[in-house]
Amino acid sequence: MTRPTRKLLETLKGHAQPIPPVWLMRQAGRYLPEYRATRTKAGGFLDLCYTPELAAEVTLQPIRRYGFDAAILFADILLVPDALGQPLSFQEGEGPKLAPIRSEAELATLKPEATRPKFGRVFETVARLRQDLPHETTLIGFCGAPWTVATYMVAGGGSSDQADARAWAYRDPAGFGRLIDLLTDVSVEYLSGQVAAGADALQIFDTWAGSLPDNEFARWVTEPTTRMVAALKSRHPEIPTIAFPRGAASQAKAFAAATKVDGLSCDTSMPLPAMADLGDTVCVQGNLDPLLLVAGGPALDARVDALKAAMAGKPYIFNLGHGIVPQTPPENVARLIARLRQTSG
Ligand code: 1CP
Repeated sequence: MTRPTRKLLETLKGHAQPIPPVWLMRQAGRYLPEYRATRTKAGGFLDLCYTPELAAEVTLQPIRRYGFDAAILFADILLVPDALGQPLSFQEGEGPKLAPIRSEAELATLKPEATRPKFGRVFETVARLRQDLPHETTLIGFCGAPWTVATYMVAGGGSSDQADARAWAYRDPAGFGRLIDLLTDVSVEYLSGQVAAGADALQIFDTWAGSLPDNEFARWVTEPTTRMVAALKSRHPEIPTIAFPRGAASQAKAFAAATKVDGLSCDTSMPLPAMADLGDTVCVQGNLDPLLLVAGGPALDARVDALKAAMAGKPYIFNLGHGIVPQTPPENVARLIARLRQTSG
């Protein structure tokens, strides 16, 4: 008996689909009442990430509701510094907090050999998910790109301009480079472990790629991602990788060619003709404005139609240009899916 094809994986191999496969960044999260209930049950956000039964449950919630073509592992990019021994906390309404790392001495406190217990819990979530998900639903594993994770590690949390990491990179490129190299190696192990546990595809989130000028972008974004993709391809030739270099629309084509990623996730600023052009060389994902999903109505329908038309005949995965925001009405997500999957009009 032949099993149904996994539409999203076919698309990542370069095969265009009449109706594009769809998933949404942050598809599990606070806009869903069932997520809020599970999160309350877990206690803290990190408890939710590190409890396989609950992390798997919140990953499955949007699949049950909407039948997305992919599920994304529920975790966070900051679990990597946490597992390395840079303690992480999430204060309600305040975002992440970490003890900043800004020197070689602080860098030496990170322990790549000590990540296994925490990563192991994430791998257990992946294994559960691959068992529980329908065969045709692709399971996406992920991590943050070294540059973006470093911006949080150096600032000690979120920052609007990533100034601390940018300043360290200018002042002491060799020292900062050691942090990037460490993150590159650990991230490859982490993603490789997710594949061994059952992930079908991988996404590398580089949320702050756009804060660097072109020469620094080449060094801290393109180069480490290229190394990661090459290492992952040599270990797992069948597993496709998607990169999300947010804020770097003008460099997207060169980045995709250099890194050899299978998919490029575009942020909201990427013009549709540029996305269509990119679709001639790589599978493209994106880039609906998450605020349109808050607004809903005919404006949402019109943009869904425009994206579908612009990307017709190209390998294309429908997604947002950034994550779902908490004030999104769940019924607007249902509207989007229905609109995208209708066969005429
Ligand atoms: O429940 C809550 O209150 C916590 C909110 C939340 C959620 C739902 C955080 C804290 N992380 C997550 C899950 C998460 N994070 C996923 C799960 C899978 C899914 O998409 O459904 C993923 C892929 C991430 C990735 C992530 N975390 C990124 C990259 C993507 C992006 O959104 O740009 C980043 C930058 C983070 C850091 C982070 N984690 C959480 C917050 C609030 C932040 C941003 C902090 C900041 O910059 O100020």
